[in-house]
Amino acid sequence: MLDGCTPWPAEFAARYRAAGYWTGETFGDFLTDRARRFADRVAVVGAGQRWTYAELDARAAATATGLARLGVAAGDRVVVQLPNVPELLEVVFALFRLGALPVYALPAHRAGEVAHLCTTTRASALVVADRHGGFDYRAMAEQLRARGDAPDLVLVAGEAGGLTPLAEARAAQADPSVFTRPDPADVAFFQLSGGTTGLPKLIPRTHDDYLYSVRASAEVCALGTDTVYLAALPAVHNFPMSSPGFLGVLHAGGTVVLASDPSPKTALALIETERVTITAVVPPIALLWLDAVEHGTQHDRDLSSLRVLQVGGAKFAPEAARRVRPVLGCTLQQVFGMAEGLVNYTRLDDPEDIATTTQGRPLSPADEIRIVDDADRPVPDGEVGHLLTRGPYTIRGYYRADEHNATAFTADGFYRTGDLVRRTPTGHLVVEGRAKDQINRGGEKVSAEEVENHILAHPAVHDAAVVGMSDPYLGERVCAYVIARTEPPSRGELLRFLRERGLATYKIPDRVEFVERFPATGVGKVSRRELRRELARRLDTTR
Ligand code: J2J
Repeated sequence: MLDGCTPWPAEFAARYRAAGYWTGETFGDFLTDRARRFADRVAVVGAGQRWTYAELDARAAATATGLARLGVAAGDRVVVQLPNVPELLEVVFALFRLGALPVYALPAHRAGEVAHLCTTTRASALVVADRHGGFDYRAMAEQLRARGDAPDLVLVAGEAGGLTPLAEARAAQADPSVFTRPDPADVAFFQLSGGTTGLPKLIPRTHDDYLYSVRASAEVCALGTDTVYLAALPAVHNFPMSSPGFLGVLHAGGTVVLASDPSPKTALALIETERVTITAVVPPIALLWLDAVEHGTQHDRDLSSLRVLQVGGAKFAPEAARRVRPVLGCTLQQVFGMAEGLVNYTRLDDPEDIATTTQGRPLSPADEIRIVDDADRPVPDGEVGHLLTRGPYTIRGYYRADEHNATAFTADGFYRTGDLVRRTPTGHLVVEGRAKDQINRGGEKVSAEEVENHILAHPAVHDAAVVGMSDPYLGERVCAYVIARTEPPSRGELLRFLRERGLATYKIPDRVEFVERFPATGVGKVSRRELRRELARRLDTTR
């Protein structure tokens, strides 16, 4: 396995293979095979384009050839930061053909995160869009390149400016001699963790483990060649990528429709016109859709093709969950997953009360679940505890993170999810809270420590504590408590400072409070976690 990654112990790997979970299939094999079987079916629709499986395959092959000529080789890491455009699929499958490893950045990531990804993985290329959502990725890429924080090779989907257009990298003729078939047990790509630490951690996923979760997810969601999936969330996120996401849909021979944004106007129009059968959203988007259909601008949309609405990424309140069937006329599927692995689903035939009040049960019979107290002792059945997990598609370690891995995983390889859950008698999990220093802003994960570090870099700041502030729409927003050295900077000045440091848009605090001191915690040594809890409590009572 790639240096810096933690392999599964041999006996586990053997067990997963013997059980048929790990099949030895690679991402490259998978598209080749589907292109043969479903050549003329539509694979992807988006940004005014409509490609069949044969076209997607041909484009991936031509781009792989072009990338090889530009110097991208097997084993190279390539940071891919693309919005929901068909070129995203073309590029990632081109990289898989070469045996190169995509490193996924969200469109909301900015120079700070992209630099971290490029330098940590020693990326040999960066692929960005021209503009999206009012942001110019070319300018960011040029700035990073000038600082030595991005590779020389920057490819742009769209208007390239002074950079290399992706279209130019596409060779006129594919040359299969440059393709490489990687070891299916090795790392296929990297996802970025939501994180709880100062710097975001990289999640290495193998062909074997990820394709198992994709296949099993496609099965749980009853996907087939008649499936039309709307990718409304940014497709590079683990949920719309693999649960079952666009990969599950392509695996099943269905059609992926890419939405440029998840607004009711854009997404519900696509559901109507493309006859979408399944889609996935985070709770705030589900609320927007429900309101738009029930009371608002989208009430006359024909959504009769929609069979399943998946909701996940953050807790979906039962009151909202109960509205899905009557308002949208489809089945709700709750999805509680994580880029590190474990994914739980309510099943499509679960009774309505289970689908609306639980976050599902594990995807695989081989997912091992432990629910434990602070001392790692199992809690009595039905009680709330920390969720630990191990299994055929849950990583055993973050990339190049020995120190962090020592606490993020147990000695016997269970991943500490940081989630507080209880298990119902039916085996379903209910997410009751969280023990990790992370803010879940409507499904977007913010590490308190990471944002604090950025605030602490401001010369006028003495100390900072970042906490979640409860919010009826997003679940939580980001609030920063700041102690200034002398004269506090203005709120606007501090936020500008954070934006200039290249922090992702969703990590920029929604509220800044300047305080004289932090509340005393009653213990001699100040625990930042205690402090955050105390501040969160105060915030709740003062709102
Ligand atoms: C409560 N909290 C949830 C849910 C995730 C499918 C779906 C989601 C993700 C994802 C994913 C939750 N209710 N239904 O990767 O494949 C919180 C938990 C979890 C963290 C993981 C997938 N669904 N969460 O959200 O890596 O705290 O993955 O540990 O972004 O989101 O975040 P992330």
